[in-house]
Amino acid sequence: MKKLVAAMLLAAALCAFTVPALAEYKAEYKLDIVPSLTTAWGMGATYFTDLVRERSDGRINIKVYPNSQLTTGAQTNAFMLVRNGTIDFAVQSSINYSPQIVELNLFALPFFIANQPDKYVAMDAIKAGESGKLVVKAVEDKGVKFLAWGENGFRELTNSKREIRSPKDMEGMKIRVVGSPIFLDAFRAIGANPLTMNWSDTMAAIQQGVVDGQENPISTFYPVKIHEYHKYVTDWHYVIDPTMYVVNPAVWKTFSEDDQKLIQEAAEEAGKYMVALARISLDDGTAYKYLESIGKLPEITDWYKELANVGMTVSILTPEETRAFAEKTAPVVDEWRSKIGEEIVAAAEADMAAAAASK
Ligand code: X2X
Repeated sequence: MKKLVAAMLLAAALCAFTVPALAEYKAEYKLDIVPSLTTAWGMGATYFTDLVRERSDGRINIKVYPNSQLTTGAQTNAFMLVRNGTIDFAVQSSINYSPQIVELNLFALPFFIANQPDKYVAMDAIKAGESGKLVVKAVEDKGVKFLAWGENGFRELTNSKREIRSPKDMEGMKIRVVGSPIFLDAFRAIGANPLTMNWSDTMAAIQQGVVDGQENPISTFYPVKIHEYHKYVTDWHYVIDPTMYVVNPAVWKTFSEDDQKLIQEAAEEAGKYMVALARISLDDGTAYKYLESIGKLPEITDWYKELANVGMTVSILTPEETRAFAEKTAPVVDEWRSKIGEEIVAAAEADMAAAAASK
C-alpha cells in the first residue's frame, strides 16, 4: 500500500513538472507591425518569425500582420492590445507606445540624440546603458515582456512644396505626425501646422493634398513610394524610433524554458538585422559589413543614390542649419524632460557623453 501511495505521489509530482512543458501551444501567434512587410521593420519582424519557426521545427508559428491590421489602423492603441493578450507579439515603435508609456518619449525629444557627435553611437549607448535599463523597466512595469531592441530609424522630413533648410521654410506647412503629443509640440514650436493621423491613412492624405509633408525613416517612406508625391527630403535626424520586440507576459509564461531561450535569441538576432537594415549607407559602414557577413544584404544598399534615382532632392543640413531647428524646439525638450522623468533623461545624457568620450 505504502508503495502504491509513493508511486502515486511520484506520478503526481512528475505530472506537476511535466505539465507546463507539455502545455498546448497556439496553432498561430499573432505579431503586430504598423508598416508593410517590405520595410526594414517588416523584414526584421519576418526574420524573427522565420528563425523561431525553423529553430522550433515548426512547433512555434508566429505570423506577422502588417499594415496595422490587428489594431484596425489605430496604432497608438497597439500597446493595450498586447497587454491584454489580443495580440501575442509585436515589433512596435516607441512612438506608438509612448502615449501609454511616457518614458518612451525620450527618443522623441527633438535633436536630443541627433545633436551628439555620432548619433548611432549615442543611440547604442542609451540601449546598452543605465537609461536603456530604465526604459525597459518602464515598458515591463506597464505590462509587456520586452525581448529586444530593433530600429525603425532616424526620422527625416519629406514634403511636396519646397526644399526645407530652415524653420522659416516650414512656416504653416501641414505635416502629418503620429498621434503622440510631443510631435504636435515639436512641429508647432518650429512654426509648422502638424496634424495627427494613423500611418494607414497617411498615403491617402498625401495623395489628396490634405497634408504637405510627413516624417519617417527612409526605409519606411521609400517602400510606399512617397517620391511619387514628395520631391523634397530634409535629412535632419531630429528624432529616432528604436522599436521593440515584445510579447504578452501570459503568453510568454506558456513557453517552456528552452523555447523562451529560443524566442529570446531569435528576437535579439532579428533585432540586430533590423537595426542594420535601418542604418545601411547612413552610418559609417558598420551596418553594411554586418549584413554582408550574415549574407543578407538588401536590394538597396545606398539610400542617397536611390532617392536621387527616384527624383528626390535630399537636403542634408549643416550643423548650423540643424541648430536653428534645435533652438526652436529647445522649450519642448525642457518641458518634456520632467514629463519623461529627469532620472531617465539625465541617465541618457550621461550614457551618451560616456560613449562620445570613449570614441
Ligand atoms: O506612423 C508612423 O509614422 C510609423 C510607421 O513610423 C510608426 O508607426 C511610428
